[in-house]
Amino acid sequence: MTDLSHAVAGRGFGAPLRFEASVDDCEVVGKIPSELNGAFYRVAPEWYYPPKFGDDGIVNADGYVSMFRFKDGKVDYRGRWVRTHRLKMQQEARRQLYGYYRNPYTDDPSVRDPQHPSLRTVSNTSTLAHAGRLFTLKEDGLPYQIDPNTLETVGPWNFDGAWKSETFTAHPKIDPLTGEMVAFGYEATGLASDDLYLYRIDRSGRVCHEVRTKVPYVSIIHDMALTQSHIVIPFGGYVTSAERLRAGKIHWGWDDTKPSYIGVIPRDGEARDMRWFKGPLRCMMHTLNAYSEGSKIILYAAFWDSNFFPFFAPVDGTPWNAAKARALIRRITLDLDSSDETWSEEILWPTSVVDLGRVDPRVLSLESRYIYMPYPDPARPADHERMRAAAGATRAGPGAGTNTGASSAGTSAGANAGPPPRLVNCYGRFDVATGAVDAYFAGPTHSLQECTLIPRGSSEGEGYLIGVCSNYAEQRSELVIADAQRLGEGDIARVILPFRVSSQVHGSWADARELSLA
Ligand code: V55
Ligand code: FE
Repeated sequence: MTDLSHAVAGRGFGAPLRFEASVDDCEVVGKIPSELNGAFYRVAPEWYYPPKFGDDGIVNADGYVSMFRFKDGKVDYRGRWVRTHRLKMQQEARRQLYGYYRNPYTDDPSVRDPQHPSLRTVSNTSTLAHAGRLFTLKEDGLPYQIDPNTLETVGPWNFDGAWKSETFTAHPKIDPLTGEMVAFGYEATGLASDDLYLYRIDRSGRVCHEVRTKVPYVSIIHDMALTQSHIVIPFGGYVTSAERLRAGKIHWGWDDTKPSYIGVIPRDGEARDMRWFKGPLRCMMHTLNAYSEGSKIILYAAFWDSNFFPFFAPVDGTPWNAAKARALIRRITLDLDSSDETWSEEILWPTSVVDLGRVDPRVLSLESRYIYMPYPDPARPADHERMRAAAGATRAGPGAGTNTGASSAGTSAGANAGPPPRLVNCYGRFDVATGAVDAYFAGPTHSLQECTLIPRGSSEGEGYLIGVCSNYAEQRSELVIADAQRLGEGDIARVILPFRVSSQVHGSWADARELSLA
């Protein structure tokens, strides 16, 4: 039988990593700022057992949480599996039991349970610190609480029973002024359900407001945005149905004929206040920030022109179009006073970016100036020879070099193969006030994952920009730390891990006080 696992599990740099790890006092090049006392948490998909289906998506792999703990100028690394219900069932059976991404009908009969799809969550998408607790998140289930010191899994968390949706977004937003968290769950009452539940959770972690509403059609609602007065819910393009799932297909297909929607509701609103703006087809995955200005909402987001995920195939049978998997930083304006049902959109830079970016968390929901984004700059030097030599030494088989430009983003299938043809070699600070871009370059054999800003001082943009990169020549992973106001000067320190770590989806920084770190 043909081994198809490479198609999703990867070879070379993306080959599965079956171990947990603790490395104290990591090797460091440069100098770690001694003022940093806290932890950078990140989570990645990682197959504990190879996938059941070779054409499944990497987004269906088990959650693996890791941290870089900063203290007194030293860094300790730790990596652990998220011990979900699903991982425990597999470990007991000592084999893969679960089928396609978010399709329980494809599971082994011993665990098949379409009435309780949230039991299948792998919790592999993002990390969240709120009200003194740390969680890993995935949009198809509840948060899993994680011990912030040991990374041991505590278990699923439903906010003392007050969270009624079966699902919880991987991208809740925290108001920097009040500490309030706003979050939602879609497919809230079961597989392919059109229920959308929205919640406000106060700074102590208690649910204080609930709205139960419906979506125009059932689609991935991956992220949201928050202003001081409104909640913003963008989605579009992906489709599913009970029939599709019963037919044994992967949860999502892509439908070019569907419109995009951006839902807007006041933070203290009720279901009847939800207004859905309708616009041209986009693949609206991640937002950067939003704010209210009079009756207008300004939304910054690097949306994709079309379907980003190769494994969520078009429903019309056409092949996935790599050229359209292109993300550009956009400014979207929604006018609440107008009777218009659509929005206006402006592309701010022609630069093709990877949508795993950030703003300073202190300006979330407020007017903001700087956007931090990873992007590939083909004009920078790249040492293909050294990368090829290193890959050839470890690579076994057909996964090599078959990935596409978009795939280096870290969440797509190809991100798990050998060195990408186009390295995500830069972090940019994009200034929406002047248009200027200040760029950090990671090196000629390096590809960067998501960037995170560690705020310092008192003004927007003061602090450190950090992120993990893959060093394809040395076949290891490195954490880079740069002065966020001097990206062009390169990093001030690099943490060198003695092995590869899987490509993160999302991560976040927490100060030691926030999580009572030991
Ligand atoms: C995304 C990632 C997911 C997922 C759905 O980046 C959407 C988008 C890592 O898992 O399940
Ligand atoms: Fe995401």
